[in-house]
Amino acid sequence: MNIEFLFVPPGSVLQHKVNQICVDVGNDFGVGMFDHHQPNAPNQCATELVYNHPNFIALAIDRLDSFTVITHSRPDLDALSASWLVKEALQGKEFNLFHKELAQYVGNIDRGYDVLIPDEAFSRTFISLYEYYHFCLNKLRPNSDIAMLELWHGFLSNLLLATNHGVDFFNLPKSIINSEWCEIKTYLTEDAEKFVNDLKNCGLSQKPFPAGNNTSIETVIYNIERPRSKLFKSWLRGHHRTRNPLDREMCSIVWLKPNRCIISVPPYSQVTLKGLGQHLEQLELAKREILNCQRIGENRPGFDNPDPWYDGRNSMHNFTIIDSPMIGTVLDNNDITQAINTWLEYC
Ligand SMILES: [Mn+2]
Repeated sequence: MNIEFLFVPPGSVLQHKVNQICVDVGNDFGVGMFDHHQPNAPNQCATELVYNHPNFIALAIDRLDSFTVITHSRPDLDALSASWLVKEALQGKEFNLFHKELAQYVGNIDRGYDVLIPDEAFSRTFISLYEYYHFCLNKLRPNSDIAMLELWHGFLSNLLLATNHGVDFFNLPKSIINSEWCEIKTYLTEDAEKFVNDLKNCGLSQKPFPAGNNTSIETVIYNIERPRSKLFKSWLRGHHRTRNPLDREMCSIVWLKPNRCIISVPPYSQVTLKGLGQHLEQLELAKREILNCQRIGENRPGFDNPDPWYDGRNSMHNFTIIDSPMIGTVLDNNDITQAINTWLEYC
């Protein structure tokens, strides 16, 4: 059997074709289509969609020798794991507990339930699939999409063989990653050290954030430009959880590049960013009009602009994450701070 893997830019809109399966991209969910980024998508990651709907694979194929699986370039944990599940199904394997736990694990990571405790990294004797993914990504830099995919698929197949059924993806068996164990430990320890330095460069403030029903909760805002630790968000959430009273929530403003900004609150927190994304989009529009550099092209499905701020409307995100336009924002850190103040006054 021949399975060809193709990579297209994230967000690509694709049409269903016979003998072709799209995962984590394509803008549709149904026969042969397993994306969850479109408006009204189910509240599941692509890996969960594949696990829960193998019939949408069966219905998409009409021969037994040659298939195309399409996912997005620079594939993430979800894209890699979902495409592996598709490969398993195309090879005629029935999903078992391993596939089920993999789907649940990736779903939890996609929803943002990834918390690392920095102090534990130095003495850690465990590793999760998420950390292993970042380790591989780091190792393959400059990475090629197909090399990452082959590495990941091989790893999951070996893990399935080694464990046969259930495996705790938050605590992988050392035996499976033995040859790389020391390297991974070093990688994590160094990343935790980078995080400790990142934390020194973090701007801190505190505001009451909306928590529904006209209530608000004191929220620590962490603001950082270009953190050096790869697992910054997960370290930060672990740091906040261990250093603050349980009822004090957190929000992070992370500038990955000078014009790329992600604002998020953990999915398990009670506060919401609802309305902030739309407010930022209005400010983006206004500032771009003054600068005369409008975003052009067809509107992103479900939005009023070709390349808008993403406001977290997807039911999986439920307004816990806001992301700048793909080409970057013209707003700066001061604009964002002011926007948050204005949004807090009126929400
Ligand atoms: Mn995904």
